[in-house]
Amino acid sequence: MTALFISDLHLDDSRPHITSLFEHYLAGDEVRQADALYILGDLVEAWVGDDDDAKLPNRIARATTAVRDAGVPVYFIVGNRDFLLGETYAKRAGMTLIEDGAVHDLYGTPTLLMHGDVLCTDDVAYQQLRRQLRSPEWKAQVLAMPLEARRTLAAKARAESRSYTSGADETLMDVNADAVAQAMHNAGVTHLIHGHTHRPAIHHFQLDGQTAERIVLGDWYEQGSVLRVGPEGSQLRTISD
Ligand code: LP5
Repeated sequence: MTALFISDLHLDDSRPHITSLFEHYLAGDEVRQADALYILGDLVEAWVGDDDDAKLPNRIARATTAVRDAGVPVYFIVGNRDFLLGETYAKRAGMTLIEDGAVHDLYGTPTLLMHGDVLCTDDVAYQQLRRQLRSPEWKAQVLAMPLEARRTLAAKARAESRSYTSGADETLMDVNADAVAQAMHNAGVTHLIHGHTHRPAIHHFQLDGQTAERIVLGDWYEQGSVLRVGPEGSQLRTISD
């Protein structure tokens, strides 16, 4: 009995070995024998819309659909790179979209599931940008643009973000402890799993007089990062081909 968690794969044509590692992992016994596979955002480097006719979205959909067809549900929370991924693609890829902040029961433990960007409240510039990009009006306006224009815009946004993050204070880009405590308190949980910060770790701390746990998933830039959760506990590890 195992639920598997991955995030921050940032799949992109510039890192073909990571796409192959993803496909290989999803085709393997660990995934095919799991109770569920959760993808907590940033599956791709930049998602420009469900109508993207590039090869990568098709490869991903083939891999995830095969998991679903093997009887393993695939749950997906959008991240800051793929917040434009919608129901059309999710259906095609055999994935079930769930809310950022959903609580799922994992072997008797209610667990809060997030991408994690919303917890980085010290990063005021990012939170302002996030509010703008997640508004239904902005999304509708952008999705009405021609595909090629969206690709150009995404590339510009990536370049600007790279420039911003390379100069930003490291602590600014981590989660804020009060925001974590508030989110967990509001959800009524003592367990949280998220990605986004690329700082894989299992943190234990006190919350409302109880021991709480926050698990941070790792990114897939150089190798894979996988969290296994079962009735006996959690194991966070890296994988490679
Ligand atoms: O992503 P990462 O790790 O580099 O940094 C994030 C925050 N940045 C972002 C911006 C995204 O990277 C932009 C790419 C989105 C691609 C998909 C959208 C496609 C839509 C376009 C199709 C039409 O999320 C960064 C945080 C960091 O995490 C850590 O938490 O610090 O925040 C910033 O970079 C804040 C800056 O103020 C952002 C300034 C540049 C963004 C300009 C966006 C203009 C809008 C264009 C459309 C996306």
